[in-house]
Amino acid sequence: MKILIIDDNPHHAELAAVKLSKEGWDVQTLDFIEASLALNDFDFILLDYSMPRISGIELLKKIKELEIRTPIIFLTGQGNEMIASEAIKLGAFDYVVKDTKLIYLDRLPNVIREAKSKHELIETNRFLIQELRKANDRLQKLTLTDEMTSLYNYRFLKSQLEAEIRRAERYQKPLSICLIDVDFFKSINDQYGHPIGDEALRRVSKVLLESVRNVDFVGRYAGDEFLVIFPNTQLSDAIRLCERILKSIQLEQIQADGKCLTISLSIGVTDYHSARRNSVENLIEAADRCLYLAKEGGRNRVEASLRVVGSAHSVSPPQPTDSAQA
Ligand code: GH3
Ligand code: MG
Repeated sequence: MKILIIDDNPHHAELAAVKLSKEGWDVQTLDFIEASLALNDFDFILLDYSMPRISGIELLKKIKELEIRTPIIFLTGQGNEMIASEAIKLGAFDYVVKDTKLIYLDRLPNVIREAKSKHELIETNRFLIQELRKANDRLQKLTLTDEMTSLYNYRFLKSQLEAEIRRAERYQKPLSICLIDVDFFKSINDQYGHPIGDEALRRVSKVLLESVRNVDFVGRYAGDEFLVIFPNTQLSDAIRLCERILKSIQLEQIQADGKCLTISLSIGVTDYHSARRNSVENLIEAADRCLYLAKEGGRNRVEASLRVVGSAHSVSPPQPTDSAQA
């Protein structure tokens, strides 16, 4: 164990050093802190209160400002308990009252041993609390996100949408949402296998995240269905954004069996005012009706509440092209 004694009285410092060295500890004495001294390298610092150039309290403040983690045991004279309590408030780990007959020296090794066990316990607790926080964060992430795509999951989307509906209502702000479904996704799975299907879902997630603003919420609603919440967004703006998503997804090329596969999406968009009902279920139902129309209308298109938008070209199940031609 490495101990630093800071005491302007060389006699006292030396006596304490001799006492503690007998315990097999590595002890260094100083009458002032040298700026270059690596205080964190010590396991304990014994700091004397009464020093002529700077009081122990001032020195303690300076050490704490430097964010030194080494525990400090404050040495005060008899009758200076008020100062000792101030030192504890300022972050000293413990204090020892020096008596004129220097009997405290006999107690010092035990005081340090006890302080060491206490300090180790505190450090272990600190470490455990940090680990617990990290585990909680991971757990929270797991309960709010979809493992495969890392997007928000249904549970999060539902509670966020509830909150956004309340906000839209209260502040009279627009609110739009869209439901997105991959076209002929079953045949991607059937023809190329689930891993390629999974890759397709991750590509959709990537495109969605790249296309929306960071105030929007993108989540995996179910299987190959995604939900995006656009807070404070008019239906017309949400439609434009969805059309951009349709274009972007077509640029994604997925390698499968030496072929290059592209995918398309159908999107149903609605907004809080079109749904005219203030519930999550009604809003999602309205978006789902639009999504159904998009599928019925030939897929690869956007359909919105109250009007039909988007290019009206039909698509057939994904046809791969040779990678070489892509
Ligand atoms: P449509 O154009 O009408 O949407 O046809 P579709 O083939 O895409 O039909 P649907 O949307 O009903 O297909 C969903 C499929 O998604 C069914 C299910 O096997 C598959 N699926 C659901 N979750 C996953 C997943 O995590 N990974 C993979 N690879 N497939 C999934
Ligand atoms: Mg689908």
